[in-house]
Amino acid sequence: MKILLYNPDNGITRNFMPHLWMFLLQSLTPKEHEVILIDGNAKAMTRPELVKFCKDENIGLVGIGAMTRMVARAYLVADALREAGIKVVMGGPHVTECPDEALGKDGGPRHADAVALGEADETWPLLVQDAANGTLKEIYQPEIDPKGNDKKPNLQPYPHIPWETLDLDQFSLVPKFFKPFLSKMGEGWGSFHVVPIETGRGCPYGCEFCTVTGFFGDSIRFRSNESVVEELLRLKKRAKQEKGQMAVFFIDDNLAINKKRLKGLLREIIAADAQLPWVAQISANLLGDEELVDLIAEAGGKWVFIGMESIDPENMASVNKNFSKPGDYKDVLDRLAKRNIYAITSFIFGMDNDTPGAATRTVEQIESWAPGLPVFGQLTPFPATPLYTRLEKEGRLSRPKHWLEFAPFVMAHTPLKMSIEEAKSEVKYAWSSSYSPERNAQALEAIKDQPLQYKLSHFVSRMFFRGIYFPQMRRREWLMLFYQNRKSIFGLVKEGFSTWRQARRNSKIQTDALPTVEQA
Ligand code: B12
Ligand code: SF4
Repeated sequence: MKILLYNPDNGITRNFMPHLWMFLLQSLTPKEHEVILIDGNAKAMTRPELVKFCKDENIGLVGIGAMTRMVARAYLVADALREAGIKVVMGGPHVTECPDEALGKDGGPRHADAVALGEADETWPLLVQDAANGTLKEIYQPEIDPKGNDKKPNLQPYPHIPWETLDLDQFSLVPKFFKPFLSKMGEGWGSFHVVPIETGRGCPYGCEFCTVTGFFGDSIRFRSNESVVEELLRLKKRAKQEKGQMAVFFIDDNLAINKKRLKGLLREIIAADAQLPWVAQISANLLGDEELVDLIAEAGGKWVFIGMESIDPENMASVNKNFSKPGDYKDVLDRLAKRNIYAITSFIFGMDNDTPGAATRTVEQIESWAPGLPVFGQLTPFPATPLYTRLEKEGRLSRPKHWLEFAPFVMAHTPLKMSIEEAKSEVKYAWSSSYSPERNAQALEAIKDQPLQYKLSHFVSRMFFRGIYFPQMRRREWLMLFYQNRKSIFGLVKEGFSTWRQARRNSKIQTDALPTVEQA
């Protein structure tokens, strides 16, 4: 049987990274079946095109994964495929949290023939066999342990994802046109992939708005260090072979949740010379350890994503995230910046103690810290989270099924001390001021003594990150962006040119100084 695994586009950004679930399920598929992967963010297809593709390829089963945010789009795709007589199974966080919705058991239309609930590593092979035999069931669910919880895969051994041979073309961030030219630059920039790797699953913290503790559980399971290092080495080899660049996103929810384990892993990465540039999510409370931060830098860590949420401790307490202390944020960022590691800092507006002006106060604080990449959103009640349950009980959900009428950056409940409209304006203010051409220039100024490569990487990241909020999918939008930031771009180009000239001069002096054969 031919299987298509499909990820719907998010409608806003071109994904910078493929989704791990697709590669994982592909690796776990019994070998007699063929699996094709399409990510709608990387390879845009209309629904009729997708249906035609499935018909032409004789696809027997389509697996669709979706976060809550994309689920309405996922349902539309699923509906079109099912109308054409193609079997659809859905999985991932949203359908796990709302299985009745996908199966049409909540009074709404049915979108999927089957759903895979929770972690599907062990149920997927069974589901595929059933589909091939024409005996697909409605619900696939992990075995239940004596305490009534899902039995979780222990990640040892971990499936082999053959990164070295997979077709990653649709996920390269380098436009095809530039490939021949860029592959000759330095160590080669003919392709640039960001690859997701997990080293563990689970998070014990249970923040009120988060689905992770409910979905993956509060006990953490780790892969062996050996299997992570081996995967990194294969990726590194591939980058070298195709004269391209490979970066890694360690998608663990909190890479440092067990500091001793992480230090061990980082030491093994260093010892095996398996470093690739990487980004990971780590909470601020775990970044006070100088030895750990040294190891992160030495093992290739370049960016750390920190869920800072709010600069107001009362807000942190209201969402059960007291372990993260706003008073520590500055020191944490300085500690990272000292090693040329920069932070992607995430903030939420519309929390219960937020009043109008929260964004101004937050941005002022951020600007007093080492420059990073701040991202802003609004408090969102995802289904099956403690936050959703609390707001439902308090009668505060204004759009209880907000995912079916998705509206970017619009709250689905009424905050206590501001209106939904005000919260929307706060988010807009935070994005506009944090990514204005003036702010971009100030951020570069703050790291002016760092080597050019850091400034370039910071600036390019800024250009992309603003795309999370501001539409910039079209060429015109990019040209406008370049124009607005022309001073910073000109400064970087000028510095790049003089660095290059200086490097040439130095190498000429060295060559001239070498004794000729006759002199020798
Ligand atoms: C990496 C990541 C991202 C990446 C993007 C995804 C990518 N390219 O990988 C980035 C950083 C861009 C991102 C962004 C966002 N993310 Co995110 N992200 C994650 C993260 C940390 C890891 C995802 C992952 O790969 N997990 C590991 C794999 C193995 O798990 P999995 O995807 O769940 O897949 C397993 C099962 O679910 C199942 N499965 C999944 N799909 C399918 C499909 C089929 C057919 C089947 C059978 C099974 C199946 O099988 C897999 C193996 O067991 C998760 C948290 C987490 N730990 O999962 C949050 C998470 C998915 N993100 C979340 C959110 C909310 C967001 C944002 C909306 C945040 C924001 N406020 O902006 C944005 C929106 C993104 C967008 N615009 O597209 C939520 C989603 C909650 C929900 N109910 O939807 C999560 C769960 C985190 C949380 N705090 O609750 N994210
Ligand atoms: S927000 Fe982060 S720390 Fe909090 S429960 Fe979710 S994954 Fe864990």
